[in-house]
Amino acid sequence: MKTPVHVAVTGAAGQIAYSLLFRIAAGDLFGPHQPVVLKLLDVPSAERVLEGVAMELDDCASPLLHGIRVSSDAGEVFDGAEAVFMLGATPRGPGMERRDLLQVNADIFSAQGRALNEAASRRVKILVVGNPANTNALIAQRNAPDLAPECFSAMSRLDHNRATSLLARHCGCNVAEISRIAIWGNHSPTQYPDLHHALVKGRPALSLVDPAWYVEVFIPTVQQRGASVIAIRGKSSAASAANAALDHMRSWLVGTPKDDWVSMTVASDGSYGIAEGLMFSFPVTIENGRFRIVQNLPLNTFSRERLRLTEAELLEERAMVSHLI
Ligand code: NAX
Repeated sequence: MKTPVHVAVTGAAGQIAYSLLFRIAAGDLFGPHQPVVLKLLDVPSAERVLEGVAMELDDCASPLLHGIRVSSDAGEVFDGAEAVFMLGATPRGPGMERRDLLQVNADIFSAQGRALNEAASRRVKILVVGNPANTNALIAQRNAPDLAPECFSAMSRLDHNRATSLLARHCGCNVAEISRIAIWGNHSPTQYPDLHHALVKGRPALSLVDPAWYVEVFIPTVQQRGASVIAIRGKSSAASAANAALDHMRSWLVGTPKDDWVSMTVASDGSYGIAEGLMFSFPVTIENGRFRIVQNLPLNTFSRERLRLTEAELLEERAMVSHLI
């Protein structure tokens, strides 16, 4: 029997976690032969809910689930963790400004970054989902100086999946026939869903769709998809977010297919002129557990302007939390 992988999940009493944990326990992340230990973190007031989630995980009788720990102590939960899903964040409350939201989450992610620095495995893979995800990931990373910066990432895979699905529906094909979609920038309405390199059945996507549809429908639909789900479902995306989190981690573990890439928020190395260190969504290829930002994609004026816009927003967010990084 293989040694279990320790997976830590923060915000484990929340709705994304409720769609994520059972799939990890069922083998959807590491496959049907790899046991896991699930370590669940939430705030002390959510302790009873966490206990209930643990009871339900027990009741699945999954042969892959070799242990469950629940705690409100980050150090305990991150101890030896090899994969970490950071879902826990404070939502925007009534009357809360964006600056206040950034601040309150900055405090959470700096403390949890320090706890990861102390306790996590040195080869840990960390995915930040809790919003504002890019800047939260930056703060956690900067507070974990003993971990390689490449241990940290944030999620733009849901945006990538939304874009893929929308293009496939529009072109009347299967999502498996779409490749090279790119999401650039922030996980916010300034993100840039880019079809200039995308292929549909091997043909350039932009030769198959009306340019007006691309600019006036496709881009805003992807940018606003989260808000549309809230407006219609009454709650933010949860199952699709959990699914994207699994897709993100699985790609990181097993790699990307030849001739394709995925969108992933990682520290900028200056590629495409994006400020170094900023956590920015790029198209990346992955091999042997290491991601590389796809290089030398031609960007026209339209694309360059979109990249600047979303970079400016991230620079502004970074400036608001500069005392913590
Ligand atoms: P919920 O409000 O259902 O759950 C969040 C959980 O985090 C709660 O149980 C809360 O008690 C816990 N929490 C708060 N502070 C914590 C702390 N300091 N330590 C540990 N746990 C803490 O939200 P849910 O719908 O599960 O969404 C989680 C986060 O994902 C939110 O920030 C949300 O905005 C974000 N999203 C990010 C997406 C992305 O693509 N990056 C898409 C989906 C989602 O909107």
